[in-house]
Amino acid sequence: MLTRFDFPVGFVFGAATAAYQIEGSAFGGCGPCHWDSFASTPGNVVRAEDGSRACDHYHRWEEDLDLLKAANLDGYRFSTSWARVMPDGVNVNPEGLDFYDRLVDGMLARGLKPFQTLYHWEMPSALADLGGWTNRDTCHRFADFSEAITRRLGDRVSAIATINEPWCVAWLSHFMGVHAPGLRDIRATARAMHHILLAHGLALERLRCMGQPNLGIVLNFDHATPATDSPEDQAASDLWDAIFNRWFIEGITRRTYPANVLKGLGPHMPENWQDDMALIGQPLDWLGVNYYTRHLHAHAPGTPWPSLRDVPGELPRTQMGWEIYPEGLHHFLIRLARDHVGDLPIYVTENGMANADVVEDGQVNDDVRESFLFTHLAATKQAIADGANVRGFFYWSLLDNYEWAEGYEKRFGLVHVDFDTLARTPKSSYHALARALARND
Ligand code: IFM
Repeated sequence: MLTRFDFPVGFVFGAATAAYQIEGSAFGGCGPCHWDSFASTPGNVVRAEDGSRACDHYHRWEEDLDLLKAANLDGYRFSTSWARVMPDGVNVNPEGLDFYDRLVDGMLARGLKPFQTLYHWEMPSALADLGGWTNRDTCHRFADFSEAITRRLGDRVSAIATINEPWCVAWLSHFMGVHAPGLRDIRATARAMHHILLAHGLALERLRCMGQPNLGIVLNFDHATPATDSPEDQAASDLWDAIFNRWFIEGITRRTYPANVLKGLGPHMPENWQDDMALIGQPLDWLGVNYYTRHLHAHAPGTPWPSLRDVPGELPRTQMGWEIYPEGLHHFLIRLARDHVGDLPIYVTENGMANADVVEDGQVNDDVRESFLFTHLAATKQAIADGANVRGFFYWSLLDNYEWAEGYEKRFGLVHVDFDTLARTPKSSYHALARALARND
C-alpha cells in the first residue's frame, strides 16, 4: 500500500469540494444562480434537487475542516461562489466575503493549504439573464469578481484556479444540455468555448496586476479510445479528443484551437476571436488536471457534425456508469508535460468515484473506493517517475454532495453524508487514506 513517503517531499495530498455542491445557497445572502433555475425546470435534475441546503457546509464548515485535518491531508481545494460574493453579479455581499474569510482562516489554523477555485459553476442569475457565457461582457464581470474576492483572500491562499472544467461549462452545458443553462445550440457552444477561456485570460491579467502569485486553471480530461481500429472510428475518437482534451490546453499553450473542431464551430465563433488568443495564452504558474474515466467513440454516419457516437466499453464501472481506467491518468500527466506544459507544476485537482455507499452499524465499507484511490495514486507516482512534474493530488470529494444533474444520488465522498440528518460518517476509504498519510512525527 502506498504512503505519503512514496511521493516527493512537499507533495500536497488534499481533498476537493465546490461551493454550490456543499454550502447551501439559501444561507448568508447568496444570490440565485443558473443552477437554481435549471434544477427547478422539470426533467433536468434527478428529483429536481438543488443546492439550497446541500451539506449545510455554510454552518458546519468547522466540522468539515476538522475532518480534513484528521485525515492527515495537507490541502483543501474549495471554491468561492460568484453568486455568494456578488448576488446580482456586480455588487459585493459583505456576508459572503466574511464567510470565505472565516473559512480560509480556519484552514490555516489547521495547517491546511487553501487551494481556491474562482468559478465552479455558480453563474449569478442576473448575468445568466444577459446570456451568461454566450455574452462577451460576462468575461469582464468575472474579472471584477476575481479581483473583489482576491482583495479579501489573496494574502492567505496558496493557489488560485480561475475556472473549473471549461469543457463542462461550455460543451456539456451548451451543446449537450446536461448542465445549466441546459442549451443544445452550436452557436451558443462556440461562444461559450471561447468566452470561458477569455474570462480565464482577463482574470489572470487582473490578478497578475495585483501581484497575486500561483495562478492556474483546472481542466478536465477524458481518455479517448476508438471503438474499432477503422480509420473512421479513429477519426471520431480524435475529434472527441480534440473537443474534450485539446481545445482548452491548446488555446492556452499554443494560442490556437484544433482545426478539426474549428471545422464545426468555426462559423459560429465570436467575431475576431483570434485577437483574444494572446490574452488567453498568458503563462500559467500551474495546471490542474481532473481525471475520471475514458470513453469509446465510433463514427456515426448520416448525423450532423461532430458525427460520433458513444460505444460502451467493458471495464468495471462506478455508480456514475464511468469505466475505471487509471492508465488514463498516467497517460494525461505524461502527455500534458510532454506536449504542453513541460516542467510546469501539475496538480491532480480531482479524481474519485461515486459508489452507492450505505451506513451499517455506524460504518461505511467502501473497499472499492479505496482500491480506486490507490490505483490512481499509483498511476500518479508512475507519471512522476516518468518525468511529469506532479506536485499534488486532491481526491474528489471530501463529502458526498450535490452531484449536479444527478442530484444527491451519486456519492463521491470520503465521508458519507446523511441528507436527512446531515450527519457525517467517515468511510473506510477515509480511514485508509488517513493511515497512508500519517506522518512519522
Ligand atoms: O462533482 C463534479 C465536480 O463538480 C466537477 N468535476 C467532476 C465531479 C464529479 O462529476
